[in-house]
Amino acid sequence: MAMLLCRTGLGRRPSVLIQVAIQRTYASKQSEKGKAKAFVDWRRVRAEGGKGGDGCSAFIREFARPFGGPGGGDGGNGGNIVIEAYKRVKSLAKVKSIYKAENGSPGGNNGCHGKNASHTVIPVPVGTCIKGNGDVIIDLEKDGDAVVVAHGGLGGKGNQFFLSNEDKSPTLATPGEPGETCVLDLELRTIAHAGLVGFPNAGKSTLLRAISRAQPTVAAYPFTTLKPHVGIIQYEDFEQVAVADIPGLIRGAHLNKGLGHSFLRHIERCRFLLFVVDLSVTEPWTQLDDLKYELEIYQSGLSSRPHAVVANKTDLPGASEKLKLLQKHVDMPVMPISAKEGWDVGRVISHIRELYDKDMAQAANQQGEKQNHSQKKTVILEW
Ligand SMILES: Nc1nc2c(ncn2[C@@H]2O[C@H](COP(=O)(O)OP(=O)(O)O)[C@@H](O)[C@H]2O)c(=O)[nH]1
Ligand SMILES: [Mg+2]
Repeated sequence: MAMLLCRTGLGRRPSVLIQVAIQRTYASKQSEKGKAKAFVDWRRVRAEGGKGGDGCSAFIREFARPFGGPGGGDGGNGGNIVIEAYKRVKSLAKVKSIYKAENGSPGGNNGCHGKNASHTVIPVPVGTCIKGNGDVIIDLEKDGDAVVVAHGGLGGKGNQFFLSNEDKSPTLATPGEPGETCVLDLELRTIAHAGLVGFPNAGKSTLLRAISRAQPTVAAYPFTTLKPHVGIIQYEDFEQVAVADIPGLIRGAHLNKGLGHSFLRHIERCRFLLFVVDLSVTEPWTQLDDLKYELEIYQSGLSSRPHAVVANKTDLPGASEKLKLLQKHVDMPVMPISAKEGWDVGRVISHIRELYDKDMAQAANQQGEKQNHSQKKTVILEW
């Protein structure tokens, strides 16, 4: 900016043109800020424990102590890498790809030991599954569960350590050990309570925009949304329910067509599903059958997860006749909505709450005993 002012020679006050430029930059920054951020549910992390500090080789030389003996202190231990589950963390978006813990400080003369390095903690959401070489190592199920994934190296010994009757002036000091290194996959067990499942263009992203503050891209061509987006519905009693827009499901997805298995994997990680059917196609009920078929082939039992059916685009001409036919073909209630116009979207919100309450009650029954004896677990891995 300063360069621009100098070149135009306008002194302190920017001209109208420059002011417009300033406003444009500001506007573009704002729109950048408002851009939708995709939900991150998988990360590969390389964790390196800190190196131990080197031991010191030194001799004490003080007033009236000309031969004070060995005085090299030990090095401090390197820091560990710890993965800890926090309730407040919602996704793996802030997890970096490489973590390197601090190194221990080296020992000093006059018997000074080096400082132990502090540990590096990677905060992850509750329900994160840690895998190494494809095998599950541990599930962090509760708030505060932690696991040490890479130990820091031990500090080296100073020459003071080697003092013995046989050797009164040892010069040997050992270097600090290197820390452990590992590559881990972090994966979220559950990405959302409710998953919006439907073929491309059914209106999933539009519906998610209508019921939450999430901003997935909406357009009239398939594969507009390439990553799952999660929106939160906040109810009057402050209960929050997460809803995921899961894109990329097409006929043949179980054969890894389209965006394939990686997207079916997302569906697997929702507690209950909302099938979004497009009323603008000729036979909307075939969509529902195909969706269920794809899910069932991918993983048996997935299609029978608690679910509801939403018929979208009721604002289009001829939608009411198709809706009647759809209701005849489907043996469960269908919620007709227009996500674009916001018609009957409130019904979807209350139905999601019903499904959520049922799911919570069921989960509490199943895990009642387990939760009574729940304790924070801290695990140290052996590599
Ligand atoms: N007429 C109408 N169009 C809709 C409705 N919902 C979505 N659309 C349109 O359908 C197209 C695909 O929507 P989108 O939300 O991107 O579908 P997605 O691929 O399932 O996420 C967009 O052009 C939307 O404007 C609706 O209720 N009525
Ligand atoms: Mg979409």
